[in-house]
Amino acid sequence: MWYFVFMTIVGLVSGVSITVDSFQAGHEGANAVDNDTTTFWHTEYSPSLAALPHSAVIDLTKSQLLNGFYYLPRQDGNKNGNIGQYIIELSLDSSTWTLVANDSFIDDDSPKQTGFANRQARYVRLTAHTEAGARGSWSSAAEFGVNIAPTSTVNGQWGPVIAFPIVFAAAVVIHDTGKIVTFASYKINAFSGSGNTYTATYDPATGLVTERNVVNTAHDMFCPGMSIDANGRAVVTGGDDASKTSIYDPSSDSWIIGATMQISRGYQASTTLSDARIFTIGGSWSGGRGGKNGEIYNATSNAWSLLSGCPVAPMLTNDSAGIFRQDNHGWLFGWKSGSVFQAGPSKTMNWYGTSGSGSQTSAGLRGSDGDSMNGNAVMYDAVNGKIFTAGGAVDYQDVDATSNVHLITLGTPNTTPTVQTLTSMNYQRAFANAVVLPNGKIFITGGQVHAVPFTDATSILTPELWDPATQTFTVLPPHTVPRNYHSIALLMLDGRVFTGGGGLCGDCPTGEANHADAQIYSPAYLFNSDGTAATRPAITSISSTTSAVGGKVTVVADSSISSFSLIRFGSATHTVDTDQRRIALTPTTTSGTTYTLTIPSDSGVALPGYWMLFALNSAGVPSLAKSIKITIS
Ligand SMILES: *[C@@H]1O[C@H](CO)[C@@H](O)[C@H](O)[C@H]1NC(C)=O
Ligand SMILES: *[C@@H]1O[C@H](CO)[C@@H](O)[C@H](O)[C@H]1NC(C)=O
Ligand SMILES: *[C@@H]1O[C@H](CO)[C@@H](O)[C@H](O)[C@H]1NC(C)=O
Ligand SMILES: *[C@@H]1O[C@H](CO)[C@@H](O)[C@H](O)[C@H]1NC(C)=O
Ligand SMILES: [Cu+2]
Repeated sequence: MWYFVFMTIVGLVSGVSITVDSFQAGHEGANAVDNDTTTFWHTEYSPSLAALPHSAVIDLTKSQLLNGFYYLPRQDGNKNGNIGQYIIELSLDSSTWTLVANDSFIDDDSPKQTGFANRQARYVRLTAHTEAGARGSWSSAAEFGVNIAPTSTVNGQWGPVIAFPIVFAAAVVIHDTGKIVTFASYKINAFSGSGNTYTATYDPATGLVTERNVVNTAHDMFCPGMSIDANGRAVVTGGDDASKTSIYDPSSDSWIIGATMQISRGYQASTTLSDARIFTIGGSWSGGRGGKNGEIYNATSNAWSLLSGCPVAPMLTNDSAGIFRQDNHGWLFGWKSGSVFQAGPSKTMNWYGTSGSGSQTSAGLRGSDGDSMNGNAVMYDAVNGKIFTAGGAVDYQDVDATSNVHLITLGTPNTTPTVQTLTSMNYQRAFANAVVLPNGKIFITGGQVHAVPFTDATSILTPELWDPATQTFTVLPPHTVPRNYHSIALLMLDGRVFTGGGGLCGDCPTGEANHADAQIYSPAYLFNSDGTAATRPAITSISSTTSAVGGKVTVVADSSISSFSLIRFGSATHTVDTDQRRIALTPTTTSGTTYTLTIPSDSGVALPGYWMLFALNSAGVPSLAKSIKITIS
């Protein structure tokens, strides 16, 4: 159990004790703090049945800085007593209690985590208000534990685990508000349905999560292609309902029905183009197998058209599962003159042209890299055409991932790019996520060594950070929950990274957990060396929040700024985020703390749509980002 490595599981061994309101003989409370997952606490059912609510108070023997609670349901295959709705309270003296969590656990036997803001406590009280399956008035637990908050911030710090009402497999970050809209499938924790999608929105301003079952587009959006269009709308295509398009419009906070695709798809990728259209290709996981050639969406006319000159064949991997997997999760990058660069996951790379009926040109091999399904590719320096690639595996599943890293430098469309093989990651990873930070470093998180969907075995809980200046990695503090298949990560407007989800396997067995939660990483740039919060520079005014490509934007800051960067709002599912990309900006003129920035003139570099504008001071501390809309003309 990986959890035990980083969760401090309190147990009798360390003198920790537990007091419960009720127990069945042989299933005393102590069984929940004995670090033995085969024994469990169970409230009394014979000779008399104890009524809900039930409570357990854990005494840690001394006050500690806590930020999470751990619950492992009974592991004997019986669900009776699985805790549903609960609250968690902390106390220094077992007399005055502070509520830190009020939520519910999903009715399965996977390990559960609840995070909360750092707080000193000696006593932890869990009160169970319901049984998760409403089978009876019992509570049970194989193990309880707490998470001791890390204190060092040298390499950044993880926040508490945030409970979600769904196991999300896709997410998009919304311009202006920075809200994160996540979505699962027709059920909150399982896929393969039709007609609706459970979504949940995290609002960083309040910390609240709001659930919404989207029914009006009649679209099970598991597992889709996704692109944020030129107006900041998330265009979600295919998946379980394989021909459909649903569009989330932040301006009205509503989902609207888009045109159906010409070809049904699931696990295709898509990318927004320099002319604001959206290109998609691949997707044999759903809607029939094979022939998933390119097509293109014009959001203005709401129409999909086939591109007969964009065959999928050149970009297939050689997956042993055949075409079902060979055309999945393309690494697509909208580039100059309406082109698309396909950097992977196949070992061969390609250019697709989208004018007229389309075109395809080989772009050679990604060095000696093999097929790298479920690896990552990030355009971290768009002005210079730099794409970082990492990890992935030759097959979709049941093989080891690589730790390979390559750097691709694009020139003009249809020319063969330069490829360099770089120092590998510290860990082999498939199903990881990679997020570019305002300073151009790339944060790689989650994934597993041996690629197997719906399992937490061989999880890598240790993220690493790639520095483009040194082309080397720094190992970062571990996160709490495994983030493998179906997990996501996105840059937030405040320069932190939101990670979460993983699973969506219904009532999956132990160790193949569903992760209905998220966790936010604060990079080292947000801290002073003594661990206190760094003072952030602020953008106090901006001449316009809309700019055409090639336009100038004047920014006033509250303090001296060393550099600026634009990062396009991201969308993530299945390791793919074709929306995120970064542009480093050097002010063209500076007067005091007033800076003039010039947006790149090529809309293949500065893709149309919404971008986060960060200002960084000489210590590398980023401001909160301002949303800027870049238009084609
Ligand atoms: C709990 O058990 C695991 C293995 O089952 C062991 O590695 C770990 O050290 C134990 N922890 C304590 C606190 O005894
Ligand atoms: C927990 O949340 C529920 C539902 O929102 C609410 O009814 C209940 O009062 C809350 N409990 C506490 C102790 O705040
Ligand atoms: C998209 O459709 C609109 C409306 O029909 C049209 O004016 C525009 O030229 C189209 N865009 C492209 C790039 O073809
Ligand atoms: C594809 O994989 C098979 C084994 O699954 C192998 O025999 C074949 O040579 C591979 N083809 C290419 C083009 O790599
Ligand atoms: Cu999937």
